[in-house]
Amino acid sequence: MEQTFIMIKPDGVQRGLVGEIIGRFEKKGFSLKGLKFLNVDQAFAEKHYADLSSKPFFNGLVEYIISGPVVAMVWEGKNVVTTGRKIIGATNPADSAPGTIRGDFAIDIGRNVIHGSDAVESARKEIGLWFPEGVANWSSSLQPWIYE
Ligand code: RTP
Repeated sequence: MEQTFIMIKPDGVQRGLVGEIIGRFEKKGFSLKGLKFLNVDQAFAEKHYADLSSKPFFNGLVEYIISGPVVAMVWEGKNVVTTGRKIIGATNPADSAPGTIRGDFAIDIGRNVIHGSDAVESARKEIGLWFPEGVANWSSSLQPWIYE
């Protein structure tokens, strides 16, 4: 089954959105496989966002991610990478549809509350970076009520 990496960024934590965000993924029917609450340092944040290192906003992005604790998660389910991005909404909250997390809870692109992997391959890399010890091994007994 497909997995994705989801991170509630420091602004999402500070604003008390952790329960709301986890609830949206749970209620959709996805399964939580990994969860940790932690601060990351500059080297780790730079590794996570290595693909963006040439962007003008890179330093500000790294400062933002290390400014407070984040919630790192692995969610599993059919098409969870693409559907997870739809639940999150467009990168710039000005373009995120109401009903998405960013559409409902964010205004500025540099304070957009949450990260989600953009492809199956980047999810695999990000899960390896954030959860080198692996994730929980379980499957929900509700699966027959979620999948045909
Ligand atoms: P994320 O990785 O956080 O899920 O975001 P994304 O794929 O939707 O967007 P990406 O282009 O990978 O950018 C990563 C994060 O960088 C910040 N950003 N700031 N100031 C700017 O123009 C700008 N552009 C991007 C956002 O926090 C974005 O989520």
